[in-house]
Amino acid sequence: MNAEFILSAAKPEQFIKTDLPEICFAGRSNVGKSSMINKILGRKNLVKVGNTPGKTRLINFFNIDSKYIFTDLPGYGYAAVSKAERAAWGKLIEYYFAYRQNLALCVLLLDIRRIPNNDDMKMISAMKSRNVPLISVLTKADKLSNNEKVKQIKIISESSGIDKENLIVFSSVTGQGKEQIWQEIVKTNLSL
Ligand SMILES: Nc1nc2c(ncn2[C@@H]2O[C@H](COP(=O)(O)OP(=O)(O)OP(=O)(O)O)[C@@H](O)[C@H]2O)c(=O)[nH]1
Ligand SMILES: [Mg+2]
Repeated sequence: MNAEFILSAAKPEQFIKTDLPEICFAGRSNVGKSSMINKILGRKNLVKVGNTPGKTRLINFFNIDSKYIFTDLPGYGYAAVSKAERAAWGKLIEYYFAYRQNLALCVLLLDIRRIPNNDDMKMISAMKSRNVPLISVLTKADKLSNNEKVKQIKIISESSGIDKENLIVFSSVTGQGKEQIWQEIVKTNLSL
């Protein structure tokens, strides 16, 4: 599979023009978005993985085999960000969800060890209000035992209102969940 970085956009005018189905990856800062994109593409360093949270401040566009566009959205909820930066982030994301015509699938990442917070819930409703298919992926599953995983899936499902069956358990260390994510991505080529 050929995957290429296209550009980083700080403003809507910089968003690429394309008719390809677009898949966006969204979630809290440090939840594992960049790691997931690398893992499902089988690439080590296509996307920079941050030691410092909040590393991805721009919307990064990738061309996947000239079949899909992937976008790595900047993570939300990073505390050490100025008010002005947060406002700029909010505007960029708002614009992205409101006007991105070719958006075919949103992948929302949630840390399997944490209860979804207010920002996560806002993200879910922003995606739902656009009627774009949404899948929720629980990241860093390798950090929990099987028992703990079952417990967390239940807690996250109850607190977010997302059915357990619709939560994909994922790890960018083991690759667990990779095929399930691809199944959802492949469907988008049929729907646009
Ligand atoms: N054990 C484990 N660590 C992970 C996993 N996914 C990500 N990490 C680690 O979590 C940290 C953050 O990962 P990123 O992929 O940079 O997270 P991000 O969501 O892109 O972060 P921002 O760009 O800051 O929003 C890194 O140290 C990763 O190595 C996972 O599935 N398992
Ligand atoms: Mg990132």
